[in-house]
Amino acid sequence: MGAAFASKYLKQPRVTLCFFGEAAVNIGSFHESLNLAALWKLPVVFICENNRFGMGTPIERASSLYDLSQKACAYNMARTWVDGMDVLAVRETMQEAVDRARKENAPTLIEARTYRFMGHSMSDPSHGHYRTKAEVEEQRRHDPIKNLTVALETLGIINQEYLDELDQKIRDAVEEAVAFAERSPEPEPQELYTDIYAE
Ligand SMILES: Cc1ncc(C[n+]2csc(CCOP(=O)(O)OP(=O)(O)O)c2C)c(N)n1
Repeated sequence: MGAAFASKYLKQPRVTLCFFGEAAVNIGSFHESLNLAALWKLPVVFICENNRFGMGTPIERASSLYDLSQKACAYNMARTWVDGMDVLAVRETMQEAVDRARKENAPTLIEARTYRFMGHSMSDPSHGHYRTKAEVEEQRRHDPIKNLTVALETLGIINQEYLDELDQKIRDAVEEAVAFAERSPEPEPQELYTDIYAE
């Protein structure tokens, strides 16, 4: 909210994108943020990545409401939900929300319905505890990266050679980033305060 308020105050044409899991929508700061964003007409898009589990807890055990986009109604805010596994649908939905933020200074809540193929963290196996292997495998069929790749290949926009090159380029970029981090000096403790308080 601070970043969105700053861009409005400074009259910068920026939009703040705020990403969070579905487990965050039942805590107080979510509601306080939506209220202020709507009241102050801030250029912000809230994107709730609803992957159905907050760590190992299914949404049905944690929320009285399953259509999470409805949370926006309490704040008189534009809302929508989108198939988070469909890259082009997400792009279109985001474009509408960003336009609304830029043109009307009005916030939007988007619920992107998706799935988590891996566990929440390294200590959480991808299946076995709170969901079955069959469920995870079924969901993998909707992998948005794979499906977009296949669609682009079918349309003749990309081919395997391009994909291999892209893969290599990304691997190189990640390896260079790791090497850069490892050869860089430790930041000064004073850096903890940079951009945190006004100077
Ligand atoms: C402010 C705060 N409260 C509680 C936690 C403890 N916590 C860690 S992960 C988690 C659930 C996260 O669920 P979700 O955001 O849906 O993400 P996912 O499990 O899908 O990765 C909680 C409550 C935390 N990290 N920070």
